[in-house]
Amino acid sequence: MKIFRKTVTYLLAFIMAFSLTAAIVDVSPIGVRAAEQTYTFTDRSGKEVTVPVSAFASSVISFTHGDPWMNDELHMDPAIALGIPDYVEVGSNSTGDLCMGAGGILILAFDRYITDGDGDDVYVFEVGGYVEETKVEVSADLKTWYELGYVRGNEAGLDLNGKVPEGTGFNYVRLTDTGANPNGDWPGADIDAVCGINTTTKKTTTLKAPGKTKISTAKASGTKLTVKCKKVSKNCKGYEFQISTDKNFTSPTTKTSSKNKVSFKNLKKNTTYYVRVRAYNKSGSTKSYGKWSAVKTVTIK
Ligand SMILES: [Ca+2]
Ligand SMILES: [Ca+2]
Repeated sequence: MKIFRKTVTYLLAFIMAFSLTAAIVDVSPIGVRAAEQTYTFTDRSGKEVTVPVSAFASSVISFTHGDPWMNDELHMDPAIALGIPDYVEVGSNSTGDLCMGAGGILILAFDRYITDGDGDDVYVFEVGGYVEETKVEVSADLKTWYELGYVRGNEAGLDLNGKVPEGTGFNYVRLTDTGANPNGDWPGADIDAVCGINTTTKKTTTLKAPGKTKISTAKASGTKLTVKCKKVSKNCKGYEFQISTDKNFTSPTTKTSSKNKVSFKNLKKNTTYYVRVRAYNKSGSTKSYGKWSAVKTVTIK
């Protein structure tokens, strides 16, 4: 349903202003590598956003139109929702927007991975002065879906923060019309385009590193050395402890533990050991380390 088709002048003015500001395509200056084309738009809260053109949906995984739908062939092909926004008003109709139908479901694939960056991370270009309620979810495998929330009213951007596992990138977006607006000539949401605002070309994104820890105790008992460090509460999956007879830790003995305490056994007598520890974060096989603690020395007698 496109509200603007009713002859409400102020809504029309708003839509025209929106579609004008949303149509600036420019080419970034040529750098050492081939420059990537970017697309700049003003979001519905008035903020200017620039994304790579490749941050827009690149292919359709599936589309199930809602019921009721319509039979206007200008709005039936789900590929209409791919690429940069291209919505154009044509008389009392338009081109460039897909009609979802009440309860329609659209799954789109992206060449880039959508990640949690500053502010909103996904943006849905729905046409019309009133954004109809559409549920937005992301997935990395088309099996597990994470709900980001709903686009409605002036809220067309959605934030991954707190809704997905940290450090994960997503290359699929699923839009589901809630069926809240089943009436009119074009029932349900009208989707022009979808893009990631914060994206990366790599599947594994940067894991947040934990903070610096410090050695709370480093005690020798015979030839055994027990080291305990201060716990790090955020972004921490474990600790890496190192001891070395060389202050530069050139060939250290390393122990890793999910706990903040380890023991090194059978150490050399009459020797001074340097001790340090750092916290780490982990996702899959990727690790991200915090800074090394200050070094302590312990002499085995
Ligand atoms: Ca975010
Ligand atoms: Ca379009």
